[in-house]
Amino acid sequence: MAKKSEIALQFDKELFIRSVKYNVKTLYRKSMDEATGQEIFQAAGYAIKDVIIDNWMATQKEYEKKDPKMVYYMSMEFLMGRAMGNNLINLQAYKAVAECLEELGLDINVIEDQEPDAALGNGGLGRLAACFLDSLATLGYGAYGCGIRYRYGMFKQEIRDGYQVEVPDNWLEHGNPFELRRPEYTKEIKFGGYVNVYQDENGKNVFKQENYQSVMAVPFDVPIVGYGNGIVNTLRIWDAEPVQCFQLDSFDKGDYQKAVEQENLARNIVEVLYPNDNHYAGKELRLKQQYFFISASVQEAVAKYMRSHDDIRKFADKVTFQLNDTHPTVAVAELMRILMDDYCLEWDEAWEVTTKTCAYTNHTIMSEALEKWPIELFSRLLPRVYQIVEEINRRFILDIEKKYPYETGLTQEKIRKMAIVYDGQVKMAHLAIVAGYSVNGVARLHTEILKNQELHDFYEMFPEKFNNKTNGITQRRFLLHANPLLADWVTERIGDGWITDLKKINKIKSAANDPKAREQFMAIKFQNKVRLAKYIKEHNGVDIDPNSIYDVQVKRLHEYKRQLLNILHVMYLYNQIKEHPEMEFYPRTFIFGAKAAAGYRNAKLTIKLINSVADVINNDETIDGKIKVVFIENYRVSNAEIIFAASDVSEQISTASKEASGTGNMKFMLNGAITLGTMDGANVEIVEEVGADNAVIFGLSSDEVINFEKFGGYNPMDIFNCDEDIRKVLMQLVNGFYSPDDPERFRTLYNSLLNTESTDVADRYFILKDFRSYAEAQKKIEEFYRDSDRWAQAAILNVACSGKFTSDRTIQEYVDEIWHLDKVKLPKRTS
Ligand code: 26W
Repeated sequence: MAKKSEIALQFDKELFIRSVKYNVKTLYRKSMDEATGQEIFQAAGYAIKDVIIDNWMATQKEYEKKDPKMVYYMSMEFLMGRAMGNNLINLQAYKAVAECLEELGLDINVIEDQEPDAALGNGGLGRLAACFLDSLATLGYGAYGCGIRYRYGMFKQEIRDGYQVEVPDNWLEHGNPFELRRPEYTKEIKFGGYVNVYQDENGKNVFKQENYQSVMAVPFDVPIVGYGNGIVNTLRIWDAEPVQCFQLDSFDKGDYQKAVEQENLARNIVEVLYPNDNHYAGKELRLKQQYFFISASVQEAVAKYMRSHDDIRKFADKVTFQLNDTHPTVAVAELMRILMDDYCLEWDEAWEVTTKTCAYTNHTIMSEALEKWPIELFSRLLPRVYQIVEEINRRFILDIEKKYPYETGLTQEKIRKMAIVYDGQVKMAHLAIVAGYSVNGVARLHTEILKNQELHDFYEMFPEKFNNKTNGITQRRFLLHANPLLADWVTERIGDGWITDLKKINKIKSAANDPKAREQFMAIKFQNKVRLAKYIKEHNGVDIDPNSIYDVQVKRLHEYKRQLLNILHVMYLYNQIKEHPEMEFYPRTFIFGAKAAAGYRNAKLTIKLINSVADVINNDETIDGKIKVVFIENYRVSNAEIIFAASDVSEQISTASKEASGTGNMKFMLNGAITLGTMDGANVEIVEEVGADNAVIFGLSSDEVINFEKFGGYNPMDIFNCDEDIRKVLMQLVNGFYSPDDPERFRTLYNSLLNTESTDVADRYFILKDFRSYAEAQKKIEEFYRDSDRWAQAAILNVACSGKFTSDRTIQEYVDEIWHLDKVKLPKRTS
């Protein structure tokens, strides 16, 4: 890796300042003092891209020369957040640029705040993809991120009268200085029509899609800067354009109609990110989006390979496709199609290449997330691809029959459970598993559940494909950029090796037993809490006390994540304080941040409940500010960075077995928050690393949950009847305590917990079952925090033990065990 000084040499402060001024002039015809903050951000963005471009070109040249094996990370979502600060961090030019801007009378934080988040993702899966790109570039691996350039990303959340309102996120409004349009790589994508079979001169069948509609896919490239190594990889996101300009003079009626339709297709296809997280909605446009970016990406991957190789049969020696959940799984059939129809490979040859190229990551066991496309839709939209899927299915069923011959009596059941096309549906997970050479879960527990429960039949058939890759996060964004005070403190004590090798952060362990270090650590935490208090005052108008315990749950809103458990517990605590005003109580601030899918009723109602509880409690002067509740509007990557740095308690309270991994849990840990969680997802490994004494664990185990589920749940009425405190809280949901204007408002939440008439299973997520255990755990947290030395020690140990959870480790495991990429090192540049 290049030394800090070499990179610093490459960054010329004077040139940068000149470049910013020049950009302001040529982009806006303005002088610096006339330019708005947004204009200066744009000007600085272009100046930074100038610095990146040379490295980008050098990297791509080196890839051409060395011809390393590359990964194409195929993902519907890349939740990048802001680019400017991150690029500067990775260029090791952050401080230099801050100084340049200061010379210009500008504050880098203010300029950074001008940048909209690139929110091309919902939550964990999209952010994981972004962290992976950072790690791939930093480790020196050739990689492309392949995705969609949505015109509107994740909606902006406004809270009006306590309710979530979705506002379109027009992130490209002012232009994006960090992207590059690459029309020379445009691809045609075909939808609909029918397949005609012809025979060529050798009597071989030739399949031709005819009478289709098409859209042009035009890529935009976004640079992904590696940390301090000069490597710049590419995130390639596809935009849609109509095939040819709409011709009004077309007097053939059929053409006219088709032209209008094609124009509309191009306009619609990349319009908006589906804001569903863990919920499959079966929308036609979503399947179009999937095929659109996959066909374009696979076509380009093959074309690129063929530009410098001659044998497509060896494609997998140089290329691997990682499918980020099932969303990109149509890649399997698209690759088969290209190999057979465009490169004339036989089925077996094409299958050999495809099954050596594609690998699949599963990110959820929630059954409602499984993608199953109706055959009618799938075959109408993708007639040729569907033929191939059918053939894959036909051959797979033969394999099932071979493995489970009819005399075993198992054949029919196995076919029913495992077929790719069954019951009028195309099951994308089955396709990904059958055609992939690797199937991985995202935390140890999750992978075990896949092997033993959800995908057990497949595990029995293909045990060698299954493996675990516990998720990770990039410390460069989530510590170095997000928490400069703590980052500097760590670096002062142990050097800066942790930035590219997070295991090294273990060396600050000794600080846990050093009273002075503990004091410094807590002072930093306090400053970060003040920073967050300021943000909350500005954005929510609520005063919070940085001396209180910041207890934080930020993540997508979902019933399985149990924000409802958290807020019910707040209601319970409030009742306790009201009933026993003399009770000792350490002041607490409960902070929530979450977007709910637009059509998810219970999730949206939970947001309203949190805000209603906040209204009552925050305005009750009799409790002396002992509890404050804050719902942070529009939780996203950029404000997450401020939130993690300021947190004391990390709420990771999903129903055991439901959260595949979680990655927020790791970001909190890295910033010295203590996990209050269930034994779910990666929490299990977090506790293993930091030790059970430095986390607070509660609730049913995943085995217990799975067991209850086998027998149709449990009876929450028993708890309701026997536990007075819980009953009181539940009654407050329906007696108007938090909704005097409409006592029935929260009835559906009440019913979801108790009423088997209105839901199939009462308390499906074991909220009441885990309530007491959670309340006990919260009590432990309070006692723990009172012992401030012990708390500081535990917080520091969390930072020290977070080494495993870097995405650098995760990526190295993918490389070693799945992708087998070649590392690339750039030669020293002289200019
Ligand atoms: C088809 C609709 C849909 C949309 C998104 C289904 C499923 C998803 C994602 C798989 C949801 C998701 O983001 N899953 C999260 O992935 C993270 C990264 O691996 C994990 O840390 C989280 O536990 C998991 O919920």
